[in-house]
Amino acid sequence: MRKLTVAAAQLGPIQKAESREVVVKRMLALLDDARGKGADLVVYPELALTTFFPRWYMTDQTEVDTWFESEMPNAATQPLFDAAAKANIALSIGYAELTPDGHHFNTQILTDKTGKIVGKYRKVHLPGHVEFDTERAFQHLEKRYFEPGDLGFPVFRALGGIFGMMVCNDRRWPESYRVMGLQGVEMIVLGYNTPSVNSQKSVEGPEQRLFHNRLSVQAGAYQNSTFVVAVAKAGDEDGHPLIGGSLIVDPNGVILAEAKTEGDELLVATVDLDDTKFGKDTIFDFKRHRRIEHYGRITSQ
Ligand code: ING
Repeated sequence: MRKLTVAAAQLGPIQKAESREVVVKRMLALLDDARGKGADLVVYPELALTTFFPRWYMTDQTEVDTWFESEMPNAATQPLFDAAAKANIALSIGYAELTPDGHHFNTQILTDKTGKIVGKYRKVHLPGHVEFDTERAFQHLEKRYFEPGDLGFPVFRALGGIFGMMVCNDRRWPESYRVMGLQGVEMIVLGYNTPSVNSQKSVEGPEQRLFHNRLSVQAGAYQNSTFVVAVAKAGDEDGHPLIGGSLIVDPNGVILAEAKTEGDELLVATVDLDDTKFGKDTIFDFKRHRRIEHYGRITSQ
C-alpha cells in the first residue's frame, strides 16, 4: 500500500496584463486548500504563471523573453516554493524556461516535499506554427517561441513512486505515455492550455475538445497502467476561450475526478500507487507481450 493524495490545481484565465505576483497569490490559495485536504503533491497547469502568450504574434525577442523565467524558483515563485515546503507538499509547475545559454522551452518541473526540484521535462510535441498564419482564426505560435524538448521522456523516483511528466499536446501522442510506461511510470502529471475552438476548423468546439482530452488521457493511463493527472489553465483569456476539464485518471482509465468549472478549482484524490501493479504484471506486462520486431516503423519514420 503506497498511499498518495494528489491535487490537480486548475487555474482559470490569466489575462495578458496580469502580473506573475497576482497569479502566484491564486496558486497559493489553491495550495492552502490542498494542504487542508492532506495533499502530498499539487499539480499546476502548463505555462501556469502567465497568459498563453503563444497566441500573440511577436517579432521582438526581448518582448518574447518577458514571458520566460530565467531561473526557477525566482522572486515571483519563491513564496509558492516556501509555502509548499512549509506544508511538506511537493509541486509540479509548468512555465516558459529560458536557459542560461539562451534556449527556450515549454517546461514542467517536479519538486520533492522540501521544495527541491527533482525532475524536469521540456515539451517535445510542439503544436502550431512559426510564422503568422492568416488562415487561422487565432495564432498558435509554439513552434516560433519554443524549441522541442531535449530531455526525452524521463521518469523520476519521488514520493515513494515513479513519476513522469508531459505538457499539453504531448498527451495526444501515445509515444509519450509508452516511453514512460516502458520505464515503469506509476503517475504522469501534465498541464495544458487548450483552446476551446479549433483555429483551423471552426466546427470543432469545446465538447469535442473535452472529449479528445478525456480520450487521450484515459487511453494513455489504461494502456500503460499508470495514473494520469491532467491540469488545465481554463477560461477566457483576452477573448480567447480555453477548455477546463482537468482530470485525475486511474490505471484502468477510470476518471476519479473531473473539473466542473473553468476557474480556479482544486481536484483531490487519494490513490494507492500499488494499484498500477496488476496491469503491469498481466495485460500490459510489456516484456512478456510486446513484439518489438514489428514496431520499427514507429521510430524509423
Ligand atoms: N494546446 C493544444 C493541445 O494540444 C491543440 C493545441 C489543440 C492541438 C487541439 C491539437 C488539437 O491541447 C497546446 N498548448 O498544446
